[in-house]
Amino acid sequence: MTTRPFSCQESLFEDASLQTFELSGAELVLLTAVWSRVEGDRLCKKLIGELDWRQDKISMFGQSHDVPRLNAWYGDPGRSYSWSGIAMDPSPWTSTLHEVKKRVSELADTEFNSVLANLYRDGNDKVDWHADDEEVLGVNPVIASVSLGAARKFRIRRKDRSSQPIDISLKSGDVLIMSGSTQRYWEHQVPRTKKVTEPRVNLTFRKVTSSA
Ligand SMILES: O=C(O)CCC(=O)C(=O)O
Repeated sequence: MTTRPFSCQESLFEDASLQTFELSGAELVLLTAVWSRVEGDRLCKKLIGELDWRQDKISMFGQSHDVPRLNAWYGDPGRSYSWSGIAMDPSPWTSTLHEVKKRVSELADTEFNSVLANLYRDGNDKVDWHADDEEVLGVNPVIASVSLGAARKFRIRRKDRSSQPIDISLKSGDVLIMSGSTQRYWEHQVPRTKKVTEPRVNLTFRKVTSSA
């Protein structure tokens, strides 16, 4: 990758390493071990106990199904969010989430105002192909995704399928920053796997520009 959509402040993380991906139409930076594995696992447990997790349902072919993971939405007042017909009003920031947001906002040099939390209870939970391209996120959104707990495969592919999907292993304490036109041209998923039996918490920090 030759250009940077944000000024990632490398001095803010000493033990972490930075990896960029050369993808046409996508801007992807992986910061590994922003939190140590131990800290990441501790945060994972804390957030599982602390957040107001909900089981959403999605309607497909006239039938209602449980979304295959639990979710929670936290943010500044009024920053509501909707996806696939599911509307979420923000709960106020907890001190733990606020701390994580502060660190991630500094790294990505972006003032995030909300976070979608995903709880993958084990490898059976997943998120299907999608892009974070809702109108309320604005054009070319910067999204910072924090992984805590079990390592999971994050798969990304071009929407027009002009190249092979790419797999990135996201481990506890890693931060993946997506920006530029990533959400316009690419989509991502976290596939189901029998190999993972432990939970994973993912926090995707976003900047909602207007209410849904
Ligand atoms: O769990 C992840 O790493 C990805 C989550 C995700 O795609 C989303 O929240 O939109």
